[in-house]
Amino acid sequence: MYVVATAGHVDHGKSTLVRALTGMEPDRWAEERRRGMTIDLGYAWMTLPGGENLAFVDVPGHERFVPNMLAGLGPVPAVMFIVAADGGWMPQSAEHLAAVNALGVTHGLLVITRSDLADPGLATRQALAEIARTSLGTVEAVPVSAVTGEGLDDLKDALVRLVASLSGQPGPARAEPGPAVRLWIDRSFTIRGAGTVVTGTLAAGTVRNGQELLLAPAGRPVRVRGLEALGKPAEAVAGVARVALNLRGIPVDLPERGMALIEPGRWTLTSELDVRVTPTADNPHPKFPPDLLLHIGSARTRARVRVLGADAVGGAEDDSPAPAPVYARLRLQDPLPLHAGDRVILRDPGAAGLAIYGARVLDPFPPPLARRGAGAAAVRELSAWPDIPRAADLLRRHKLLRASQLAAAGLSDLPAPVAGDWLADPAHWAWLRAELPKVVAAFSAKDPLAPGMPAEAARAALSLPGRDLVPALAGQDVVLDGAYLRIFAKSAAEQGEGRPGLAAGTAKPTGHLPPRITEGVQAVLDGLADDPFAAPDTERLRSLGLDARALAAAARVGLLLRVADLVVLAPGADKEAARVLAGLDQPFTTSQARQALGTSRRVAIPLLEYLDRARVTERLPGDLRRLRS
Ligand SMILES: Nc1nc2c(ncn2[C@@H]2O[C@H](COP(=O)(O)OP(=O)(O)OP(=O)(O)O)[C@@H](O)[C@H]2O)c(=O)[nH]1
Ligand SMILES: [Mg+2]
Repeated sequence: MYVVATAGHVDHGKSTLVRALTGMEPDRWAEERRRGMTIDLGYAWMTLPGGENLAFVDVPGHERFVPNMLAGLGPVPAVMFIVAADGGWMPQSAEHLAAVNALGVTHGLLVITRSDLADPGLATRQALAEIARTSLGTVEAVPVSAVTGEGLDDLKDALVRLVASLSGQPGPARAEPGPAVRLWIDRSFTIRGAGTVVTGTLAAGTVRNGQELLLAPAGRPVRVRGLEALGKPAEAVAGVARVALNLRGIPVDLPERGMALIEPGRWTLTSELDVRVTPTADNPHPKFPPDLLLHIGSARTRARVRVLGADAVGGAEDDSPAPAPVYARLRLQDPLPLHAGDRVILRDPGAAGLAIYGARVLDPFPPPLARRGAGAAAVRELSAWPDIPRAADLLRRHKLLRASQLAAAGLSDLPAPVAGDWLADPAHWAWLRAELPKVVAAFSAKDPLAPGMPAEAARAALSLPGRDLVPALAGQDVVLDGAYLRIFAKSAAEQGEGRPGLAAGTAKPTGHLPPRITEGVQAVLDGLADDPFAAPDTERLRSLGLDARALAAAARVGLLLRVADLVVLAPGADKEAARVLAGLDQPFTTSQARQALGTSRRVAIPLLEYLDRARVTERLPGDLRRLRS
């Protein structure tokens, strides 16, 4: 199926032509038929000579109904532009063409209607010249009369060529995992016995019977319990298509034009975004009022506009030959489901002349503009982005994002995660890796007896958005031990000073203990030199100025072996104990072990328990142990 929207000035014969082509009545309302004027969107379809189905969305031409026109044109990829031979180029011809251009529609054709009433030559030349300056470029022109039928066959042939050119169109470069469904609702009604039905132009993706979708912006889940395309039931319909969906789980008065049915997790529902506005040749230096209307698909909402870096742009700009893009932060009255790269229309209904601008959504979740000069910095950043931003662009700006956030912004070219589903800008990640050891070292210098820097403190110091990023950053220079980060020295030699208990070339945690601690520890070690299991008692430790915290710090850097809070031995005492215990008959009792080690129960019991934990000894029933082989 193909979908084409009409466009053109009021009374130029759009609906009459659609009626003549399809045999269907696009003006659905009695009021429309009474007044001979289209008010709301009309829908009709035909089968082309080649067998293809072509659906029309017929729009109103009257200037009062421009919002309806935009809702019809918004999601449609091609346009049948209509100008009456006896009317010529008119204000809404220009306004509709500006909308077509702002939407970036590239496929279309020109139909000169009412050709039985006037020579189509002049209107054709005028219209082709106007159209040539827009995204449509060069189009075919077909003169017709819906009254005499003259030219209708030529028009059908031209439509066949138009849809052929549409099918050759490369889709958006977002193959994986297939385009996401976003159906902009343009009608909602009830059918007796069926419940709520909504219709819309499906621009991309596939809607299936039974599929669960979310109604945006409410975020309410709904299930498709039946779908139709061109009046026929279908199991699945792929865009571009006109579809009608019967919905389960939703009151009839809830869906409205401008809401959308979206695939969960694949759209960013946002009310703040950064856009690039491309001025037109007619209006190269637009002055934006603080409030504009934003249109996308069938939706329309108020947008507060903050032109970014406005203060940085001088008046010299006015002489520049090519219209320069304008970057703006928009705050929407109602949130919309958006992707980076989406096209939107910005419109100033109060402007004296034509004020319709095409814009691209660059960042659907922009960072706050807190600092002075943040706007100018944002312009510098965004001006390097392509119209369809890549994951790398968003990452450069945001530094760290979850894969799910980027997927919801419509991006699929994601780099490998750095941790969990976190993705990082490579330069920022390298900076973090270099920064973490500095942060941890600074923390340890301030509090040498601390068991290390709490991971949460490091997360905060580096402004990391997730705690699970800390372990991913730790590595060669910094080790994460439980909830603490510690500097990990490469070797004692690289430390530049010899330390007891550190063998050169082996990696050991280290730190810089205050001299009073190292002195106390040295006294303990001196005492243990003659009698390796005669651990100093609490009294002695206190006199040396060593409390549990100091002993823990000394043990962490390998100066002591700590078998209980206040029971310390020299490093290597565990191996010496194992050697002594190996000389006993196996298994042995605690008392036998204590005697062999020549120490007290105060030391022997925690030492044996330490050896149990280290799996040097094995605990047996009845206060017995044996050495593990
Ligand atoms: N003679 C002649 N009259 C035509 C032709 N096409 C349309 N008309 C007449 O022009 C008038 C307007 O036609 P519509 O089809 O309602 O025009 P429209 O563009 O749909 O108007 P809006 O939807 O209100 O913008 C009607 O009276 C039609 O009968 C034509 O080819 N020849
Ligand atoms: Mg009409």
